[in-house]
Amino acid sequence: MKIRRRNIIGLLLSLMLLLCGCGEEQGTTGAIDHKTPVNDGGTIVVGVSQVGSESVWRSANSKSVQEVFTKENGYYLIFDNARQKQENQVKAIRNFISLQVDYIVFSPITEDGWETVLKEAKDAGIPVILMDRKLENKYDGLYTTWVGSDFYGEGVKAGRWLEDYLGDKTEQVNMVVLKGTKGASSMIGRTKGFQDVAKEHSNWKILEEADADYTTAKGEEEMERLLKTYPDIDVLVSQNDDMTFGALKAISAAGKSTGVGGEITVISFDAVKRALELVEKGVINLDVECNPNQGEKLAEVITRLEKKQNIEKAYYVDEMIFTPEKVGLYIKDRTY
Ligand code: GZL
Repeated sequence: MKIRRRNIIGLLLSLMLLLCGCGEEQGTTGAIDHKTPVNDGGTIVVGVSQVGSESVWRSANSKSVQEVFTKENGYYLIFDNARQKQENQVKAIRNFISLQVDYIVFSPITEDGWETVLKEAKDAGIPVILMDRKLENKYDGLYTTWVGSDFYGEGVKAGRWLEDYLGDKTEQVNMVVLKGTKGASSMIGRTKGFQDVAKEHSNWKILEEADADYTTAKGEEEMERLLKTYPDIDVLVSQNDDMTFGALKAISAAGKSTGVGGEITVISFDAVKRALELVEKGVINLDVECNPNQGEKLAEVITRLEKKQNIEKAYYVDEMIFTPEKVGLYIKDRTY
């Protein structure tokens, strides 16, 4: 009788756990976080390499994956948090290959620098599924499918809302942009989408696009610098809520107001609960949703692959925009 790869892995994993005494402990940088150490064979072994835990959004994304790839649902999950370092993701993917997992799921921190390790996964015959962030087109033959958001569309949504908000204003509108992690597809898409709308308006002036790595600390630091450099900022476009939280702190410290009736119009992305509460208060003018709940869709894709059914090269999650007028309906149900 052919021993399914998964049964071998179960033995390997148990042996690994015994040898390294990992047991139930939470992994550290580059280590593999093990979930239930018992693999009764016949389950689907999924290795997940997550970018890190840099934002509220990221934690919600991780939770949606961990809630679906459970033993009860027929999975053995090996979850690794790369602490926002590409080399940790490469290390984790190599671990998954050596364990001969059934599927590798990963959110690539940046769009490039994956040739070698993805070729190794392909040579090992392990399907790679991208979640959240994307890769450059040259990698198309090295992954099976992608589940995530339309980042370019999110940037366009922000621009089109601002168009509507500014109406037929003809005076110059001075804007600054806080950008997410360098090389991240979400940053690239949001930046380009908003720029393409801005190009249509000769009175829109993007004073500076500053790198703030999707974190609150960098958001505050960069906004402090921008406020000192540009005394007349009219609009802040901040590419995730965590950076927005930091920026709002800097703006308040500079004695300026934001939001509805404020000096600085604030556009944010992600739409986590804490930010939606600020939208409801009129402190943030617009929040463009980026849906982190991708676990269900990922499991759906794996089920289709298990049944040898056709799958698309990309699956987009649903998302919307939130303004003070209509956010109230959604806040109470927000789980993150
Ligand atoms: C978007 C995701 C981004 C979020 C940030 O899909 O890649 O990374 O917008 C997170 O909060 O850090």
